[in-house]
Amino acid sequence: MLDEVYTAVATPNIALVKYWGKRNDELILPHNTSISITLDETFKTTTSVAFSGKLDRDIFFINGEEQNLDSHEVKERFKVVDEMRRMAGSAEHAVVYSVNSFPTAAGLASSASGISALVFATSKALGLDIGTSRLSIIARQGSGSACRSLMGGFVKWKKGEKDDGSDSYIEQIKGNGYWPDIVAFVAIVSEAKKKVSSRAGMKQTVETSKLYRERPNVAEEHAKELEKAIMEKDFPTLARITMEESNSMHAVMLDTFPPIIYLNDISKEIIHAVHELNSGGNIAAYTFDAGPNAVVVTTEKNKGDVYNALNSIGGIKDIVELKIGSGPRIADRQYEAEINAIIEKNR
Ligand code: 2P0
Repeated sequence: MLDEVYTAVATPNIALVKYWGKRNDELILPHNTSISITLDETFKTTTSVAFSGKLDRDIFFINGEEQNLDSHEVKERFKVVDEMRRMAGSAEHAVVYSVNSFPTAAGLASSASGISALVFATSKALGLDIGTSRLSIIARQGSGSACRSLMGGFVKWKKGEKDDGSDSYIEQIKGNGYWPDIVAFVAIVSEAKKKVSSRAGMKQTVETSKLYRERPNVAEEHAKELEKAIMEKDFPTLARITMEESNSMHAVMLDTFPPIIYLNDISKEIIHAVHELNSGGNIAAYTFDAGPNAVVVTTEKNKGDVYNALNSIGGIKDIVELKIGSGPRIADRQYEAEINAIIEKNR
């Protein structure tokens, strides 16, 4: 069914076992399996898609601003739409209208929620009847970490072995209702845009870091251990692996030449504060992505102490509490008026 507006809502995910390095840049195939939790709709992307025979080009808006589809970065991510259009045998052009509900620079990848919402809404708009693992293979090619936002709860992105990437897709380890005790605090440390993009940074790490030679083995071992800890609801082990993973990834970043340094002094204070909280056993875990902002994972029982410890660190701009989310969903048609106006203006 074409010409109708389809809307999807998706959320970011935070990796506990990290993806940092590709074995295939084109297909976005990772060197190791990663595991994440999908976050709730505190931060979300709402994306509406319509295909129309009245247009002679694709049109893409984010937060009310038209994106330049000739720019390499935008084109690289938008190619998921081409792929699905090919699968559906459609020749119609798309209007995509996407809105993020993120506080400024929350440090959570809006690309993950953005691309998973785009893939989810587009598949519905094109009437593609394909399962989540196929959808995740498409989303992965827009941005690696985005594929993990296509399911809720605890999600594993398998590294796969095949050259064509057909076995590098996601699987849900457990859904969002499985461990409702888990709480994640996002501690916003800096709102500055990162100097090195993840895509460029991880490529340099793979090319220059000798320490990286061991990194895929470490991550693979951590992925197995973490999956077991999830199955056993063993929080202290989950916390240890989460922290070791963050440290291991930031170690290979520092070993990159020239070095990539995303953590700042406040990030380091957070690390020390969490280890102090954990002196009698692990009750919390920090994890950092390609920036200084922390996600601190804990449980309902200890969240008051963890919040107070974070709150006493000078320089943290905001602390936002989130739970594990349920993954993307189709919503009622939204931004229909905006999309119709865009089609009318461009026909
Ligand atoms: C992750 N990150 O596992 C890791 C941890 C950042 C640090 O995946 O080149 O935007 O589009 O595949 O997915 C960020 O990298 O990179 C990322 P591409 P992506 O979440």
